Amino acid sequence: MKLHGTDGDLTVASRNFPTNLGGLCQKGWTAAELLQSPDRLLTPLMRMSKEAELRPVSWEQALDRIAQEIQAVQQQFGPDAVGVFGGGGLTNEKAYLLGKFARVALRSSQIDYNGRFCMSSAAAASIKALGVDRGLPFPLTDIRKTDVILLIGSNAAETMPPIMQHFEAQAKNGGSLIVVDPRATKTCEGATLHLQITPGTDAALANGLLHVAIKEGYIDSAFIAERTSGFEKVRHLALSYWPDRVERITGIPEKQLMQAAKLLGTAKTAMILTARGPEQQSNGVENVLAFINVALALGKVGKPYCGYGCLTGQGNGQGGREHGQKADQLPGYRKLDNPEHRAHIAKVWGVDEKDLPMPGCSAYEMLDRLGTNDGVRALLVFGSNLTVSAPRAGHVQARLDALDFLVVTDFFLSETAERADVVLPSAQWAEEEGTMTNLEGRVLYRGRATDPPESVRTDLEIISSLAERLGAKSRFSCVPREVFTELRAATAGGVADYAGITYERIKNEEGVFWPCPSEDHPGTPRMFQERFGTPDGRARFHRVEFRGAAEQPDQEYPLYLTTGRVMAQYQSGTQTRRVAKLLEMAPRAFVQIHPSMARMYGIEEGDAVQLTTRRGKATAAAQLTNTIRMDTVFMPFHFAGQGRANLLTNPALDPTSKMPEFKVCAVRIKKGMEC
Ligand SMILES: Nc1nc2c(c(=O)[nH]1)N[C@H]1C(S)=C(S)[C@@H](COP(=O)(O)OP(=O)(O)OC[C@H]3O[C@@H](n4cnc5c(=O)[nH]c(N)nc54)[C@H](O)[C@@H]3O)O[C@H]1N2
Ligand SMILES: Nc1nc2c(c(=O)[nH]1)N[C@H]1C(S)=C(S)[C@@H](COP(=O)(O)OP(=O)(O)OC[C@H]3O[C@@H](n4cnc5c(=O)[nH]c(N)nc54)[C@H](O)[C@@H]3O)O[C@H]1N2
Ligand SMILES: [Mo]
Repeated sequence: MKLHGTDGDLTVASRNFPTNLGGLCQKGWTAAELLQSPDRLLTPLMRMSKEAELRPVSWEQALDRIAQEIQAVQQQFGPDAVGVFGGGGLTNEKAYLLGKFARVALRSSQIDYNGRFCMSSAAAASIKALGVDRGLPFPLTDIRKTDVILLIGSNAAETMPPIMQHFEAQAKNGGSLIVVDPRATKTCEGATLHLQITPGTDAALANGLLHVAIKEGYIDSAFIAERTSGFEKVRHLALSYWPDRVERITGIPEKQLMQAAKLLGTAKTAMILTARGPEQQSNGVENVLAFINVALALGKVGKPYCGYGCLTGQGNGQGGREHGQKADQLPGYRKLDNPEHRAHIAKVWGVDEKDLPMPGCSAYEMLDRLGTNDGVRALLVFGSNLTVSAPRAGHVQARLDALDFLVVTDFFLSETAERADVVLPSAQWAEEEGTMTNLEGRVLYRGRATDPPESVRTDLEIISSLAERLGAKSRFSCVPREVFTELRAATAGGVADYAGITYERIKNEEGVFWPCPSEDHPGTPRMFQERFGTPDGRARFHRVEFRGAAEQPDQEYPLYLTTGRVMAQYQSGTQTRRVAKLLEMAPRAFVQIHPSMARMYGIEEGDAVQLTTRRGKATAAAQLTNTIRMDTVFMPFHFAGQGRANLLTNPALDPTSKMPEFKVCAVRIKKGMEC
């Protein structure tokens, strides 16, 4: 593909790399178009008062105003009245510098990011059970060689198309694939077995699988004794999840449960993989823990071609959560409430440990209180379009509007940027170098292919000039390579140790897997082969009682609503709704309804359907399909306006990960007005 850069024409070509084997999805192939988009922000915008319009201003004016407003708000309300919201799309260098900016330049505890809405439940569960959170503790290519895969709540065929090559190779090698999803998605097409689960009942299914495994003698007692702790209490609990009880809860026929347990239980090697389906629930952490219990009991972890893994979200979903833009975290997966960790980072940053704030609150908790007396009153957003993607978006939008001051840094005037007091135009992926860490824990280098437009700056430049204006007592380089060198020192000795990783090594070695403590260390493609990351080296079972979603259908709201993605749109749609080819493939919001259910409501294909939940109303076009459960409707969340799915979603949070329940709430539908 040709791409016209300011440096002249460039060609985007595929490269044979083990992760994607040269494959890119449609969004990847068309991403270069956005570099030249007529909609692109090319100058800072600012409004002088809340009533005024956004108008072009110089960088000096914009940055001076931001620094002044931050200082004014902090003087009146204290350091925590200024907050930062980051994104898992940012490079490691940006995520690192943003975390440092919040703690050192703003001295605020209030920073979190959209990864909280993404993989936080799986991350928390992995740490609890295995001691480390790395999406996959093995290379993706291992998938090809495993006998059985249990894939829970992932529509990889649409959300990670390049990964399907590995699933297809696994099938060709005689392997089986079990997919757990309330919908018969494209991903189910090649599956051996599809378990069409009732939304929000994943923990009951996992406990049911464990029950059958125990009864049928599939469990690996030697592995349990040698490498795990806590099985007895879990065994006891699992015994009460009889298959007929599990069928009543999950809607999965007893026979299919037995079949799935047999496939897994008799396999030589197996993998259990989760994605947002079971994770984006108010019991997301427990759901994942319950599936990890199954993997441990079968002895299918910490051995070749076996393991539990979480399929990533955004481009830097993994690295984005390792370097300090999460409320409780410092670089290298260090913790803000650990005195030794604080001391290490304070030394790298050249500040006094006592000056580092303590952990702040999670994404939705921060958003929920914006503009209030004990909340954030000035917010800086880098890489998220919250008015479309946050749960209970009508409320979040009102909270954003209640802020004293909102700054958004983006390539386009997103629905969130539209509401900002200052909008800063930033450089896109091809215009700056940096590193990203993929779901395998493989640190990748992304080179700079062209210059950004003249009046556009990089996120690093923006953060660095703001830090300078705020008189920060540490260095804030805007050169990616320098930031990475500092990041290496900051992560040294941490769980996600990048100390031995250099740009040159990444380029020469097809990426480097962390932990990599020194330059002569080969990196760590496979984890947990000898011991787990817990203090005693043993993996931990967790007792998970099925509790169900926070909101259940009732007479008033009789159906389940679940939300997710389609192939041709990306996230809040800021980028993909601007690519003609993608918009043609997925032009508007829709709601999938089973034909029998649609008939009961007199709804036909393409009709406008009004959806109502306890949070709000939305309207979308009916898409009749018998691939969805009768009791469930599905809406993608990529669209703005009246088709905004998040006007409906429930912000019930998981108590540990603080993940909102995007995947389950109760809804009422009716045939609506035109949409
Ligand atoms: N095309 C495209 N690709 C993307 C993205 C995108 O926006 N568009 N976003 C990227 C990001 S950030 C992420 S996080 C990933 C997400 O990737 P996925 O997790 O694959 O995507 P989702 O569509 O959110 O959810 C997956 C499936 O969960 C199912 N599900 C719903 N409720 C439940 C439930 O209660 N239990 C179970 N077991 N399953 C349930 C849905 O029907 C859906 O098919 O995709 C990444 N890739
Ligand atoms: N109902 C429902 N809601 C969901 C989900 C769901 O499944 N259902 N999934 C959740 C998940 S998993 C996620 S990850 C979130 C994602 O939702 P968002 O956090 O809104 O993510 P994006 O749409 O990617 O928004 C990124 C914004 O930042 C800009 N941007 C991209 N890269 C950069 C960069 O490098 N620098 C700067 N300055 N800007 C950048 C883009 O143009 C875009 O406007 O949505 C969550 N919301
Ligand atoms: Mo995500």
